Amino acid sequence: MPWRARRAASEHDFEDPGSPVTLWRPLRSTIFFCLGGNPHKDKARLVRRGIDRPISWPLTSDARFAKEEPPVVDLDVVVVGAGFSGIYAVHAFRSAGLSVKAFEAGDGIGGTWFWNSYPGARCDVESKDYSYSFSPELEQEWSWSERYPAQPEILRYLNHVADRFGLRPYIQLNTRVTGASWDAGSASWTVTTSDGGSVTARYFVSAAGCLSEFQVPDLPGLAEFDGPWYHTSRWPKDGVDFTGKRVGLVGTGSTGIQVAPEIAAVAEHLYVFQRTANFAVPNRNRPWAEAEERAFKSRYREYRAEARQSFLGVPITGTGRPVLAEPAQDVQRLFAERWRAGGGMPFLGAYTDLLVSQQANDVVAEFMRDRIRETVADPDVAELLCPRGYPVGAKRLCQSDDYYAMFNRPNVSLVDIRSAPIESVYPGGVKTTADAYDLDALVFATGFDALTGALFAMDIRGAGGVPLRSAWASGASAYLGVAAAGFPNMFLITGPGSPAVFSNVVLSIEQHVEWVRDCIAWLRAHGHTTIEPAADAQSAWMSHVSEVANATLFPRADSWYVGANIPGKPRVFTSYVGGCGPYRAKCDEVAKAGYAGFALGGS
Ligand code: N01
Repeated sequence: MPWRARRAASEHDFEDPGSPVTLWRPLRSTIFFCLGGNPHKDKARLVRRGIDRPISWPLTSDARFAKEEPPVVDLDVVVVGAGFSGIYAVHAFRSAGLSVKAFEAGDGIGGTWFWNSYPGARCDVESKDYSYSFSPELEQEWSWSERYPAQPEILRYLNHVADRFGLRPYIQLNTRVTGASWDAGSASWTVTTSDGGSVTARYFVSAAGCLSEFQVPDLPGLAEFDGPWYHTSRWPKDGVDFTGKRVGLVGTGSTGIQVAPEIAAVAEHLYVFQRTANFAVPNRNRPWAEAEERAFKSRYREYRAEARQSFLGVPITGTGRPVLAEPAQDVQRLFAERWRAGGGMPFLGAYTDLLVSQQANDVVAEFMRDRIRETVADPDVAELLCPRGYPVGAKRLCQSDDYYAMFNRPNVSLVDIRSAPIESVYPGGVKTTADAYDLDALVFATGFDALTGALFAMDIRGAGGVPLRSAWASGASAYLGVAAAGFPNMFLITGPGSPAVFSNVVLSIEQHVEWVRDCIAWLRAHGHTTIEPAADAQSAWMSHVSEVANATLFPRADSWYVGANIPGKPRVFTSYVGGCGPYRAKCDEVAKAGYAGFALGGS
């Protein structure tokens, strides 16, 4: 096995009148970017488990429990993870009067932004967008220092949010959720944790993240390497000093492209081992001026309202026209303008057809390759850095102000491991089929077992003890990306089948958490104790997800979007690329119809 896990639309209508869900028409033209008692009796047990308030769930409303003493559940909700999703889930559920506890594996909150502390880590969504919108006060009082926020600032922000809303008592750090199993008798989940504990809850909510299970290639000899090696997603908190060192970097995705210039600035020599060249647009990062911030904040509410209805969770303005119908000089002028302004979303959102037509995509790809050629001095290196063989945007579009120019430094070498793959690691370096490179340290920016990795890392067992891993053996499947058939009372924040990874994920997280919170409140108000997607509703949704995706170029690259980076993983594109606004409308419609497509129990 070449890998090991460390730690571990078509243009046609999609309408199925026989289905409990009626989905709407995903037109190619609309894809402009495609982008739980008895609290007194069990008080001692609750206190022992650190849960300080009795649960309030009206279990007695369930006829199955009417004859006997009602079963006790410790909590209303267990949340897995304390990143952007988990932090907001704790706040939202608590504010709705639910008892909640989150377990977080790290020794700090922040999720992705706790773990990925490698030098150069920065968000590629602007700070004004990549922040919570639920609190106008928070929005006004927090000041971002830069257009694109760096990892330390995002982590400070998340810690501020946890303190401001008093969330820390409800988050247990240093505790990994190891398993969760559904018990139909008590209509509850038993959740086990790495500290040997267990807790029961009416609802199990995974906020474990889409990109948390990191992957290191299983290179022969790596264990015998004399120097240190690192994965960018588990960067030492005290930092790493590469001064005067010969460093090898494997991986040239969003992460590799960010970390490389930082290492090159101090290392004696940096060898970038590139298997696939990637497209990167400039950030044009800059400080956020006070006057600009003040002006923007005066219309923050209107801006957020627009963002929620937008395709990507970020309002962007395109021409509304296909590139192929435009005069070539106008196209070059607009691309040049957007290249100068920086940012990936406005760039690929410039025309309606860039992500649905290969011919149109070729236009933008060639524009980008020309920018590489004019930046990189050595034409051979420039050609090697020019991505080919997949559409721009089908792998996550990277952003960097200095990656390509870095290759003009005398202490940086690009090593093509597509034509001459890495064969092995020896104590003093890395050997490819063509050459050997003596190294003092190795850095892996080799990505994640995305979307399902963090879920499969827990032993989740639903109705009848069926493992999630088995239920999803041929690919992840979730109704609206938020719940899975066979797994009652389990909710996924930014799960497969949702737009999460194709959106400003913070707004997607808020939408999911609020939908789940409102669903639980509705279930309580209507005396239901269980909810689970109907299998046909789920499969109709996932067919819709595929149909929309297949009308775009997104599935056409070997990327983590389709699971191609994990050997043996079913190749399925499970993200919803029909847009955040339409997705939100669909979720609201399902809720308004009394949770159409879900089977409800306990009334
Ligand atoms: O991971 P990736 P990432 N031998 O999977 C290479 C988000 N993010 O951590 O393309 C040699 O994209 C692999 O090569 P190939 C963002 O959503 C956001 O960079 O498979 N090479 C590729 O070059 C992003 O998409 C931000 O041929 C191997 C690289 O490793 C997601 O996280 C910043 C290899 C992996 O690229 C993941 O990005 C960072 C092997 N055996 C991340 N195995 C921002 O907000 C893999 N590779 C800016």
